[in-house]
Amino acid sequence: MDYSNEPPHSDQLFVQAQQPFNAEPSVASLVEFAYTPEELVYCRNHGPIREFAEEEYTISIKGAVEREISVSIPQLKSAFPKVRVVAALQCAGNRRNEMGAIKPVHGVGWNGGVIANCIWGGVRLRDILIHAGVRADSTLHVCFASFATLCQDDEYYGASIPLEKALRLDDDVLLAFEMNDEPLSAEHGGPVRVVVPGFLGARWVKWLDTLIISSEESPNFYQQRDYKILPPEIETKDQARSVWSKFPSMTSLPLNSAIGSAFKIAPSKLRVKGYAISGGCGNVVAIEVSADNGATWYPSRITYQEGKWSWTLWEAEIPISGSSGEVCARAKDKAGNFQPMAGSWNMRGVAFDAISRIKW
Ligand SMILES: Nc1nc2c(c(=O)[nH]1)N[C@H]1C(S)=C(S)[C@@H](COP(=O)(O)O)O[C@H]1N2
Ligand SMILES: [Mo]
Repeated sequence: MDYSNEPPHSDQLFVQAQQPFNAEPSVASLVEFAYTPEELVYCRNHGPIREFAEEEYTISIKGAVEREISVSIPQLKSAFPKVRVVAALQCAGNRRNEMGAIKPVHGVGWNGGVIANCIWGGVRLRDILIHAGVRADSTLHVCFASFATLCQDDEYYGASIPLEKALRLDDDVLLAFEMNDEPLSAEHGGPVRVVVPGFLGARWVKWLDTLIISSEESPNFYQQRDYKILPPEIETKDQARSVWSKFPSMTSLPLNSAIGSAFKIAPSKLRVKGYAISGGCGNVVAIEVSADNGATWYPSRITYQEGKWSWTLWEAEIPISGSSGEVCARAKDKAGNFQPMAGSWNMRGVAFDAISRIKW
């Protein structure tokens, strides 16, 4: 693989690996901002980061469309209305280290920092697909590909989503060229990346160059093999190989939360801050905090929430006794579900959703 580009340097991210560049901020720093500033947006790569000049970049649309077309970035910007959507990007491996404490897992040792709540600016994928003459057929998929670089497990990076989701106006699927009202940087997939609100980050293909409308999901490794929740009895990569095809590709992530900080503001009072996120669409309705391992739960204040796809920031002040201890938090969704007390284990360490805990 060609890693000739210098990996990005960061003071604010903990670098898990330089090549490919994988880095995350602390949860404590994340929860200080409603919109995650670029310096705190995690980087997750399965191959090298490439830089492209916008003028030389095109996206081709192929497969089950009336017209196979190729669109340049200036055309994309001038031909379709621009929209802004606030949405949380989250890696399926968020909180993997906590699952790894149950039993070792395969994957980058992420803490709770592989999440970012950003304003994404771009055009609606549906507008481009309609322009290319796609037919609204619920059996089809939109396959995204980036041939920008080789990846660790495949010749290119690919993912797909159901065409229905791409066409639904309310689902806000974008081809984004801005993040937080700035041009999208190379690290985060510039000139253009996919934004799939409510779906795991693995489907938000960076350096997007090809869209294929197909009767099959993307054949890419990262759609077909990786990013699947395998049953707990599958413990090794060899065992995984024989069952991959039997399990569905992940789409949305579970209801979740993480505590960023917990500190004493009075001898018997603790202030706790964190984020929460709902699985798929819709906001978290409440976050409860406990200092006695779930025997007593206290409500928290929601300090930020926006639209359908943002994360939720929250704060609580709760009574405590003694000089040290542990607090835990659980999010509740609009259907009344809470996060489970314990999370279940899977080989790749994805979708860990147990109540979050922190020592004080
Ligand atoms: N081309 C390409 N797109 C990609 C990836 C990648 O390795 N290559 N990683 C995916 C994964 S697993 C995640 S979680 C997000 C991370 O986006 P970020 O680096 O901007 O945070 O991008 C996704 N898109
Ligand atoms: Mo990811």
